[in-house]
Amino acid sequence: MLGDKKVLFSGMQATGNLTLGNYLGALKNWVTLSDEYECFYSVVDMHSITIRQDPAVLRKRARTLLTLYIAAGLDPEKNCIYYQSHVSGHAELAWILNCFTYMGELNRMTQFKDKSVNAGLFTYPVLMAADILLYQADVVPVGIDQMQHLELTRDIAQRFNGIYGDVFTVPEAYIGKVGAKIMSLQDPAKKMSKSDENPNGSIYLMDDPDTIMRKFKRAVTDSEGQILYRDEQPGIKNLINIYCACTGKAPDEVVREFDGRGYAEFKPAVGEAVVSVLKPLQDRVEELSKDKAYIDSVIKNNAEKAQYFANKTLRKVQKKVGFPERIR
Ligand code: ATP
Ligand code: LTN
Repeated sequence: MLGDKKVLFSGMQATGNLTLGNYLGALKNWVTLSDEYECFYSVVDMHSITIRQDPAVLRKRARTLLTLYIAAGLDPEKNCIYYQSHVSGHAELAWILNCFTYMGELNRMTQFKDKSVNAGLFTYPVLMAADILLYQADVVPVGIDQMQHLELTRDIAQRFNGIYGDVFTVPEAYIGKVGAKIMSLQDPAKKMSKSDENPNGSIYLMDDPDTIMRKFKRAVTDSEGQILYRDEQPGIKNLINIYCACTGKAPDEVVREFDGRGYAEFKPAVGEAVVSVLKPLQDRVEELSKDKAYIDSVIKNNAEKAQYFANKTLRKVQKKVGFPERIR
């Protein structure tokens, strides 16, 4: 708890171009939850370098992502929006937690996929645990793909508490009802991903309206011809999910709305719903990006705020594990 509010932590990597999946699965929920919780939203740039990055590109993307958090509706006066690399406690706590995590646990994680693995990528879930535990977060809104990392975070926290007493809050995942897993428009069996090599499978948050409409018109569906919300029609089910997440409607409402109408009508309707969500977001990013001094002040003030809370937990943990006290 911070004051009378529970604490929320979440983060996104500044790697690749953000997709509609990132927005509907994560960012949109962040905004909904931001009034109820004391929130920390990080641009997790330290996670990004587990895969080789061009320094100039990473710096630019990190700033765009931070701007996007604000553009999406997160007020930086009320929410702590900051770069992970500006708060040294993340790395310091990650080191300590590495010593409380088993190789076997990390071997079971899927973050490597088919990538050639450096030690940073291998211990990536421990850095994520450190992010969350550092702020004593009660809740962590993420897409379903991050569930196993959340489970590991809870295991590490419970293990540590079991040895040293109640040091960490054990966090809960928050998975949104709609948008938890947005699938590729070209292959509804795969999640929409910013690392997909086929750009037609993903809607990027910065895609212009024509591109968005074109991608939806080309979306892979089936030959059933009916708009029904069921697993046998994964392409249509995904489009219904996207439509619901963008309009606030429920799936059965959408099925009724499009009863007797074909895919040729439904696909552009989904495209339009997406454009009406993304266009204002894009305009706001552009507008905010022009105000360099404002964004700089957000970066500075929030890093200081995050550092303050991070240090409180870190000092407690350092003491528990037996590091010598600082002499003032
Ligand atoms: P990649 O697509 O390259 O695997 P990523 O988009 O999963 O990367 P992040 O940027 O760290 O990686 O993800 C940020 C958030 O977006 C996470 O909470 C994740 O669960 C969510 N997310 C990502 N893709 C989707 C998707 N297709 N549907 C719903 N949520 C998603
Ligand atoms: N691993 C996450 C990004 C991430 C995160 C976090 C999410 C890093 N640290 C802490 C929630 C809380 C991802 O790749 N989606």
